Amino acid sequence: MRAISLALQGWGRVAPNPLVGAVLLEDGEVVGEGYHREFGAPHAEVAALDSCESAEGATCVINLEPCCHQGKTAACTDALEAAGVKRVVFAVQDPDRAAAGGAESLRNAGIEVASGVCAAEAAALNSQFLLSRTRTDLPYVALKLATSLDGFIADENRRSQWISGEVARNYVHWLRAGFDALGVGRRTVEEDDPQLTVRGDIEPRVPPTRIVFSRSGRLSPLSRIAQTAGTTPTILVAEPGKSRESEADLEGTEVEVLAASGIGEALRALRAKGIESILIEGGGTLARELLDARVVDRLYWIQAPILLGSGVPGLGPAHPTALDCVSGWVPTERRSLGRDTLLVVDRELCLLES
Ligand code: AOF
Ligand code: ZN
Repeated sequence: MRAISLALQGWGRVAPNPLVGAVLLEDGEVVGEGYHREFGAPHAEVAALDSCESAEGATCVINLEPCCHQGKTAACTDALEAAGVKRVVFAVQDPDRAAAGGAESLRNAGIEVASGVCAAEAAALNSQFLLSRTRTDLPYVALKLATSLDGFIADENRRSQWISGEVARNYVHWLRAGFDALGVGRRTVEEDDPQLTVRGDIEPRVPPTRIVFSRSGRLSPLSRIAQTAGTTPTILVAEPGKSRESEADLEGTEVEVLAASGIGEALRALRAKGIESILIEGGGTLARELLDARVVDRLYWIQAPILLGSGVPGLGPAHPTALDCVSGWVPTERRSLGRDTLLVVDRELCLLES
C-alpha cells in the first residue's frame, strides 16, 4: 500500500507511463523508497535503490512488475539484480509488450519473486495504463459527475455554480491533470462557457487537450474554449455532414474539427490521434450517450449534501433496466472531499482482465 501511495505522486507527470512506487525492506524495516516522478525519468525501483546506501539482501515491494527492457531508462530487473536485492514482491503484471517478462528474468537471476499482493488496488491505480496497453482502439473513458443528493447538476434556472464545494473543485483540477483529454458536450460550452484547463496546485506535464462533442458541429468562435485554442489544443468533434460548416465558422480560431459519426467512431478517431485517456465532464446528454454505448470505464461521482428538488439531471433519460438485468460497477474509492463525498466506481471486468 505504501508503494501505491508513493506511485500516486507521479499523477499528471508520467503518462503514458504507469504510476509506480517502490519500497525497499530489510528485516521488515523500510530502508529505501522512491517513485517514477516524470515521464523519461528513472523508474521507481531505481529511485528507491538510489535513496539508500545498500539494498544487498533487501526485499523490493512494487505495485507493477519491474520492466526488463531498455527503454528511455535501463531495465529495472538489471538494477535490482546488480544491487543484490534478494526478493521482489509486485502487485500486477506489466502488459506492455516491450517491458513485460520482468518476473521471469528476475527468477532466472536467482531472485525470489512473489506477485498479486494488493492486486485489485494496484490495478485500479493504473487502470488507464493497463487498459490502454491491452485495448488499443479506444481511449480510457472516465466520466465525472458533480451532483446534488437528488442527482442534479444544475438548479431549475440551469445554474450550476457551485454545486460542489471548494475541496471538490480542487480535486477536479488534480483529476484533470491525469488525463490526455477533457471532454464536454456542446450545450455545456454554451451554458457554462468553461475553460476546461488545469488550475490548481498540480501542473500537468502535458496540458490536456479539450474536446467538444457536438453533433450539429456548433461551437461559438467567441467561447472561451475557442478563443484560447491557440494555447491549449482544442478539438471539435462533429458529424461528417456538419464539419465543413464548423470549419468555416471557426476560421480564425485554432480549433481543430474532427469529423466522426457517432460516439464510438469519435472515440476511436481520438485514440488514433494518440489520446489514450479522456475525462468527460458533462453534460447529462453526453454522459448518458457514453453510458448507453458502454464505453465508460470509470465514474467519478462527487455528491454534494444538498437537495434541489428539480433541475438539470446529471444523466439524461435512459431506457429502464430491470434490477435483475443491471450490470454492476465495482467501487474502488470512497472518501470525503470537504463537505462533499467522492465515489469512484469501475466498470466490472474492465480491470485485471486480459
Ligand atoms: C518499472 N518501473 O517505475 C515504470 C515502469 O521508456 P521507459 O524506460 O520509461 O519505460 C516505460 C515502460 O516501462 C512503460 O511502458 C512500462 O511498461 C514500464 N514502466 N516499469 O519497472 C517503473 N514506470
Ligand atoms: Zn523499469
